[in-house]
Amino acid sequence: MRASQTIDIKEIHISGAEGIYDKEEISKVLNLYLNRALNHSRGAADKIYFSIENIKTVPIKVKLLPIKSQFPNSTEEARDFIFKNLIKQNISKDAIGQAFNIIDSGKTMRGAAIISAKKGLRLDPNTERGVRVSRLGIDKDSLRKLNRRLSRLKINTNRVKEAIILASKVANHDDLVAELCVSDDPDYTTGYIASKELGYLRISNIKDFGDMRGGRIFFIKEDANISELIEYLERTPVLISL
Ligand code: WAQ
Ligand code: MG
Repeated sequence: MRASQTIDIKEIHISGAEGIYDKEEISKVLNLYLNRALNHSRGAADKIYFSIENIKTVPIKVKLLPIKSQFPNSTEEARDFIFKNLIKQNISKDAIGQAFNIIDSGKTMRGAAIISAKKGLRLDPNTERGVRVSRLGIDKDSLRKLNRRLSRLKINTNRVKEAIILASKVANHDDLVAELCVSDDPDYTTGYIASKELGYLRISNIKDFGDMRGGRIFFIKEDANISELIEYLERTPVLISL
């Protein structure tokens, strides 16, 4: 699903969602996504697209990242923490600076920006759209376990589940160094950094309440094959398991 609002002639991204489900679940999920699009803190959608496709290949199985949390008290502290931890993952200061420039620009995309981890070069082909990770889900048994795990942490929401599933698919690719995510919803101020080494590391106060800016950045190896990577992110079916 993707929902947008048109102001003058510019289409502004409101909300998006995707998943892998059994045929029997389609109408339930459509309803869920429709309600999300119609009642969104980013504003009223005036265009909503749905697309449904039968997945014919067997999804790859990928392990869920371990969940961790950090609670900085201010956005400055949060950014400090992010810089320190991403530098430890061999991402350059320039590349991290570039990532925050994209997020701070306020040009909200519906997908993620791809940046080379050393030189900080923007590598995704359509910089207005970014790369949208799709064809991802979780098997039923793992979902039950994840629900229990998140309930114990008092964070069992669709938003958290979808973010952990996405981060786990993304981190699984060998060309991915790390991900940085800041929600573009003005009422959600927890974000995360993620990688195989960092796990899914949630960070509070990643932005100020009321701020409409946000985005996702994928830091990748300099020698990555971009089209192969985008094919994996956008098209390869992945089911997460615990
Ligand atoms: N593929 C690539 N980029 C995406 C996707 C996707 N499927 N979905 C969203 N994005 C990008 C897009 O640029 C959005 O503007 C941005 O990410 C933020 O999306 O407490 O709510 O759905 O553990 O607003 C993370 C923390 C919340 C959850 C993330 O992101 C927690 C969130 P949002
Ligand atoms: Mg959003």
